[in-house]
Amino acid sequence: MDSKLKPANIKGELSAAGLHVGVVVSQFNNFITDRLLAGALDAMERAGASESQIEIVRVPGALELPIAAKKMAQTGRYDSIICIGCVLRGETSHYDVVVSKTARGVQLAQLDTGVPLIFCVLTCDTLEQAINRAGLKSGNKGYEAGLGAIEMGQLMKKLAKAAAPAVGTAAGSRSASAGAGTAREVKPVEVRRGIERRARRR
Ligand code: INI
Repeated sequence: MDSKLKPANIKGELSAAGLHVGVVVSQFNNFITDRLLAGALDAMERAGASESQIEIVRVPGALELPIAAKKMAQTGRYDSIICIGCVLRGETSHYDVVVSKTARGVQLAQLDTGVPLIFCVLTCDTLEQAINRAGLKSGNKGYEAGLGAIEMGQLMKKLAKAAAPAVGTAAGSRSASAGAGTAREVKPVEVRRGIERRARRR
């Protein structure tokens, strides 16, 4: 049976309005990564972004994506960051190491900084597969990443607003009475002194 509940849905709009997006691009396999970048820029342009809202940083290879993305995220300048790379099994004896370190590094950086890092690293067996995913048969994964960056950037803004207590709510009035929007932290020693004062009054 279908539920009658209609809970609120929170989703980021596909509009670049008010967003600042970073893109970090690996130069290794740049024949592919340049196409992924073009796809990402196309998506953001269609979402209404202008050049001034986008910054591109280049790194040598996929393994350098996480540190550059983390450094960019820590500046606080970006609502989301796209990480673009391409690792080919045929060309790389240490393929699994490069792929797993890159994916893990990007994920850790995203969770450490709280800035959405869109993972746009192709991991393919052959160059042909990569070509297909960078603009031919299977579409362009960079385009998907561009849309992902816009949607996540807007979603983060909404969630940040949702987390701030609204005026008129119980949480809002509690924090308002505590001062500048955040509840004052009560230290254990203050609690103890309060108990002692009350005990003396009795
Ligand atoms: N970097 C890639 O982005 N893709 C690859 O396929 C690749 N291969 O084949 O090794 C690759 N290696 C370079 C690596 O990412 C670092 O840049 C390098 O090891 C220096 O730290």
